[in-house]
Amino acid sequence: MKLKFFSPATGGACGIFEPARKAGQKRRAMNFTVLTIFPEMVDAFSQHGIVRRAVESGTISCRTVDIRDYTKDRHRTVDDRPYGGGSGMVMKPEPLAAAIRDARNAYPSARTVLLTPQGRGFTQEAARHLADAAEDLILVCGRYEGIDERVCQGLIDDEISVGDYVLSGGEVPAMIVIDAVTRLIPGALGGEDSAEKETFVQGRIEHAHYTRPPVFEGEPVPEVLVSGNHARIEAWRLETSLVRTLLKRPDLLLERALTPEEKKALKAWCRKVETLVAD
Ligand code: 4HQ
Repeated sequence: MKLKFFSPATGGACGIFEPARKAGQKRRAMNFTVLTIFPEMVDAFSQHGIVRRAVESGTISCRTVDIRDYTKDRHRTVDDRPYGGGSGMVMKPEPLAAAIRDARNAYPSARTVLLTPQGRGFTQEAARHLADAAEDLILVCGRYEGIDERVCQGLIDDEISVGDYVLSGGEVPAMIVIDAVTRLIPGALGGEDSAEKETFVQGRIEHAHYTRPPVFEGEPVPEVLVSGNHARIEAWRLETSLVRTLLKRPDLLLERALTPEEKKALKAWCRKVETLVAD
């Protein structure tokens, strides 16, 4: 196993040969550049919520580049008919290649990623790798039937798919990647433990959440949550999280070993079921 040292200054692991960041010394921003014919979509996204706050705190930057600005004809054409015939259009190579080259000059160490159903599946683990690597990302959003293969061959480092369904453009996938990665960069979320408590980190779905009022449309909040007994609350949360996972997402439990605490919690639940079905 690779050794990792915890650095209190950075709030995260750092390499053996990397000097620990001094207190207050800021980690450099992770720069996202999104190449698209619909920059307004992505700009609106980056102006809200956690991503907006991460931009404001200098944790990330999120720039959009309008591929149309790299066209040279009067009509600012970004698509053309496919060689070999058939329906649909293909993104022209020249403007796209020029836009990618410009973005690469601006961020020479960036990884250039194409959003496509042919890519590797994007998971929480993939998001964690990207956040840990902290490399700048140039996200290329195709439209129409996709981009000219010669641009893929020459200028794309990586291909990512957000799932096995067909979308009309790479913009929503690019926003998914930026959102999931940004939340994992130290400092992007207020309470630093919130990212750790979330679903895929623990390999199970979360316990149920309740807030006021105590009774909503006749449904009360589970009594344990208002008991003030924190040990009981934690035990309840662990048990319900496991049972919900077993019922809704059994795949998450079947792909890993249970911890001793989880086994104990599930056994306690099994005993309750046994009592229920006993003659
Ligand atoms: N696309 N995950 C862009 C997708 C997709 C996906 C279809 C990407 C159309 C032009 N991208 N092309 N799923 O469905 O990333």
